[in-house]
Amino acid sequence: MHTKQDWMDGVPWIDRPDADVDAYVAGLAEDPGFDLAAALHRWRRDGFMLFENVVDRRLIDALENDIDHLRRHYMDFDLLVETSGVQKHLHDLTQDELNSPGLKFNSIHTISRAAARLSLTREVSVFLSHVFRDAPCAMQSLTFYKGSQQPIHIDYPYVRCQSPLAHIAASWIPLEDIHPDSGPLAYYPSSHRTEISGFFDWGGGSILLEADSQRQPMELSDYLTERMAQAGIEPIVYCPKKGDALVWHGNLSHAGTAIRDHARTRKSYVTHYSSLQAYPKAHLKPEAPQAGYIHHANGGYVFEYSWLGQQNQLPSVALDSA
Ligand SMILES: O=C(O)CCC(=O)C(=O)O
Repeated sequence: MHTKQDWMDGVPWIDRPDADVDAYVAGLAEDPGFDLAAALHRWRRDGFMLFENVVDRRLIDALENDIDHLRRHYMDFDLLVETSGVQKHLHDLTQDELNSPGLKFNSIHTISRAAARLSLTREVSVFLSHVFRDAPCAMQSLTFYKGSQQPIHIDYPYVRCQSPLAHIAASWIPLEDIHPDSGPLAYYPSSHRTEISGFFDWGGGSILLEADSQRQPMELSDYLTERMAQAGIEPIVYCPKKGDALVWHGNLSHAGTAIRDHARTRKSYVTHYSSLQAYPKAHLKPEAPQAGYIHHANGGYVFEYSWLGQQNQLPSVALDSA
């Protein structure tokens, strides 16, 4: 069982009360190419960081092309997808399910080089390497076609294979300009601070959703809604342009807002990261990290999952030989 003490004992340096950001940045040999001190101060205060115009649009287009290919040749690929909250294998979907707006691809980076590269977008990966003082590693990814309309939540009760548990963060990369009526993401600034969030008890002091938890995800949402109201925190609705990226802390409250125009898409790509130290050992191939990775760039890794053999790859695999 994981308790709030486990979370507190394992927080990265940046979340510790005595973190000296300025001394840390002054001691760095390499210039990260952006104002790292300001970014780390902001992270401590607000629990998120926005980067504008940093994502390689060619990679976004390549991922779009991969997704299009995947939809047309879905029988040729093995990928987990989520439809109406249920996980399935892509090749088991009916045509209706394949076309359903709520369809979410899980960890497309295992078959899309474009996705793997997007997960390690320079600013995102470099920034997280300083947040963790360790290599950020993509643990899993989610690809959305429409707004999720997911109620307010935090990630770690659900994304929780890493150890220490608190070594978790996420990035959100729009695959198109996001329209306010498409059900954008919303996030709650500074809600990552444990004095604001507290710890939701799933039963018996556990801070994670387990198979035998006595509480439901909707109860976590109600709890967080109340905490936000108590702290007077209003959500920020995120309507980025293609090329932008948002990075958020694993304890930052966020939600998918209501879709006002159901004709609109809200194409987006989310990666959840741990530090290398915290990356689940059981997910690594024996030869990793020296080998056994799909992509290694900007101080970060996207590993092959230990349980997957050779996977049929989407067209952006050609990037490897470009
Ligand atoms: O993009 C969204 O609407 C929700 C994404 C999200 O909550 C997550 O990936 O943790």
